[in-house]
Amino acid sequence: MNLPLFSEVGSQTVLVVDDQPVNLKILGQALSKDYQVLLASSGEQALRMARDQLPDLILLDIIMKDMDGYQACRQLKSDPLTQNIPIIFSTAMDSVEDEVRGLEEGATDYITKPFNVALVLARVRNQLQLKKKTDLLERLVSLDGLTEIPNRRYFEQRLEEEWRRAERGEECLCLAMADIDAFKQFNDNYGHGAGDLCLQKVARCLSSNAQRSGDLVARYGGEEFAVLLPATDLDAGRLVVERLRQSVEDLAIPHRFSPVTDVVTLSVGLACIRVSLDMEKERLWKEADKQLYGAKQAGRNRVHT
Ligand code: GH3
Ligand code: MG
Ligand code: MG
Ligand code: MG
Repeated sequence: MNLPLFSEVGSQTVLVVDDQPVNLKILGQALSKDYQVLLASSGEQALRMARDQLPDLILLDIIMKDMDGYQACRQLKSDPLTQNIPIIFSTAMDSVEDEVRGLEEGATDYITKPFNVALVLARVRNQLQLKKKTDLLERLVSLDGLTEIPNRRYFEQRLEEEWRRAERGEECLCLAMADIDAFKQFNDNYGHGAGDLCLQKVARCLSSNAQRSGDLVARYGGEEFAVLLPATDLDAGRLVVERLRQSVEDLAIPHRFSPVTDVVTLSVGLACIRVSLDMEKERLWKEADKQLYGAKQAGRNRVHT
């Protein structure tokens, strides 16, 4: 999954949108000293670039042919992928009413043309500093502190979104619960520190093996991981989840005290539902839990569906 909030912290990116080439040139040159700059000459192009590149800030012209800045702003704000990107309107519409409207449309700031480059740079810098802080907070509330993969809070938020999407398209959704086998014995015999390390390794292994964009692995609690596979049917889901289980076994983390085998293993319960209107999300959780219980009962280190 494309996780904007978990992307590497690097230099920030500003998307400049203006239908006048001369404005793009001036702003592009001024901003490129400190930031990565993307240029778009229409509202449509801006929307495409914003979705593909997820810039940290958008400088948006208002008066443009076809799609004006207000329309572009509204679309950006209604798309979960782009709604948190701050927007600064940069426009020749300089009345107080215009400015009020711009801010009401959801822009965080408003710059009037002809612009003063130093002032533009100062406002951009302020917004980007704020964006950095917001991103950091977003990371902190969404990632698990020990394993640095998404936490339960983030998982449930994403499941909610994917559930609604699946509802609209009557699509299949897979949810798997994976639980480390005999982890109490692991802790009791190797120590809690080794247990923590083991959780980190398993988490890294699971996330790097759920490769399709849209797939999500989270630490759901203790030694339990949740896996979400959007637009995936049961057969495909089984393949993915079996690969995850095998990849953890292949890590070959020694566990001499496991009743299953001599390495750390996972039991996995997989549920798959074709989502339709009025269906309860709880059904998916219940089924995954039930299957996990079945996998444990049947001897562990296996996937049950
Ligand atoms: P089963 O095969 O039935 O799943 O048995 P189990 O021992 O894995 O399950 P149980 O629920 O009895 O024990 C889970 C253990 O996971 C107990 C708890 O101390 C440990 N645990 C939970 N969170 C953490 C953590 O953050 N770090 C460490 N080191 N251990 C943890
Ligand atoms: Mg214009
Ligand atoms: Mg457990
Ligand atoms: Mg367990």
